[in-house]
Amino acid sequence: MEEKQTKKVMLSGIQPSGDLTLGSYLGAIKNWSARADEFDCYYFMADLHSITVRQNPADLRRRTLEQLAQYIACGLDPEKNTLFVQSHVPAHTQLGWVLDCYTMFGELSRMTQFKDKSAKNADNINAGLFTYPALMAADILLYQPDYVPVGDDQKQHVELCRDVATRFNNVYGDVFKIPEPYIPKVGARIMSLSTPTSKMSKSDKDPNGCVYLREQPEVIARKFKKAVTDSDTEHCVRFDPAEKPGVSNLMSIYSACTGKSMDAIEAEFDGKGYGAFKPAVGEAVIETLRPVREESDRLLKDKAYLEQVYREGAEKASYIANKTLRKVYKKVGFLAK
Ligand code: ATP
Ligand code: LTN
Repeated sequence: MEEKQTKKVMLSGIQPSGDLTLGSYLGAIKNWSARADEFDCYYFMADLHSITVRQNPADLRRRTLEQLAQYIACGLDPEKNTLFVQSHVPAHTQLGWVLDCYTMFGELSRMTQFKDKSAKNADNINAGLFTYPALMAADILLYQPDYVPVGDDQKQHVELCRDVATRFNNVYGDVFKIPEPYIPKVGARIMSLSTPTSKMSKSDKDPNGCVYLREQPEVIARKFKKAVTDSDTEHCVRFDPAEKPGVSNLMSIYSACTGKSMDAIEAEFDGKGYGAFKPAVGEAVIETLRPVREESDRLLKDKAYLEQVYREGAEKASYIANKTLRKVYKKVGFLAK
C-alpha cells in the first residue's frame, strides 16, 4: 500500500516593530523562501510580541501590512506558504498562558534579549517582555515544526522552547515535536554598518547602521560608502571578525548576496583596498533588494489581495494550531466544552 508522504514543517515569525532590515532578510527570510517546495511552511507577523515595547498603533497596523507585502516580495508565495498575523490566531495566546506555567523564572532571567531590551527600555520593563519566550515557544509548538529558521540572536529562545517542550512531554507524553533552530552559515548575524560590534537591528536609533529592505538604491549606496571599516593600517580585504569586524561584516554581506566564498572575495579585492570594496558591496545589496522593493511597492497598492492572503492564512493556521491546543487542554486537565 502506498504510504502518505507528509512534508516536514518550517515556521518562523518577525515582529512588525520597525521596517525590515537587510539583517532579517539575510539571517532569516532568505532561508524561508528557499525551502517552500520541500516544507510545509508557516510564517507570521509577530504583532503580539511587538507590544512588549511601546508602539504607535497606526504605525503598527501599517507595518504589519507592509511586512506581509515584503514577505511575499521576498519570494514567499501565499499559495505555497501559510502567511498570517499572530493576533488573528487566538491559540497563540491561549497556549502562551499554559506554557507560562511550564517556564521557569530562572530560565527567563537568563535570556540575552530580555537583558538587552530591558536596558534599552528601562522605563518599561513589563511582564510581557519577560515572559515573551514562553509566547514564542507557543508560536512554535502549536504547528509541530521540524525547523525554525532564525538568525543567530534567536537561537537561545528556540533552545528554551525545546526545554519547555521536553519538560511538558516528560509529564504528559509526546504532545510536542521538539524543533531544531535552522541558522544560515553566512549572514546569521549581520552587524551595524556604523557600529560593527553591535547587531544590525530595525529598532536601532542610528539610521546609518541599518539598511532597510525598501530603501532607495541611492540611499543604500551612500550607507555602504560611509560604512565603518577598521582602523588598521593594512587596508586589505581579509576575513577576520575579531581584528577586523567592519570589513568582515561587509564580506559576510557580500558573500550572502553573491554566493561567493570568503577566499574568492579576498582574491577579487586583493590590492584594491576599501575604496573599491565598499561600493561593490553596496551594488550587490542594491541588486539583491531591488526586486523586493519593486514587488512590495506593487503589492501594497492592492490592499484587497493582501487582506485575502492574511485572512486565508489565519484560517489555515488556526485549523492546525487548534488541534494542538485541544490536545494540550485535555492533557493538563481542562474540562471539555
Ligand atoms: P528589533 O530591533 O525589533 O529587536 P531586529 O531587527 O533585531 O528587531 P527581529 O525582528 O528580532 O530583528 O528578527 C527577525 C529575524 O531576523 C530573526 O530570525 C532574527 O534572528 C533575524 N535577524 C535580525 N537581525 C539580524 C541580523 N542583524 N543578522 C542576522 N539575522 C538577523
Ligand atoms: N522572537 C523573534 C520573533 C518571533 C519568532 C517566533 C521567531 C516570535 N515568535 C517564533 C521564530 C519563531 C524575534 O524577536 N525576532
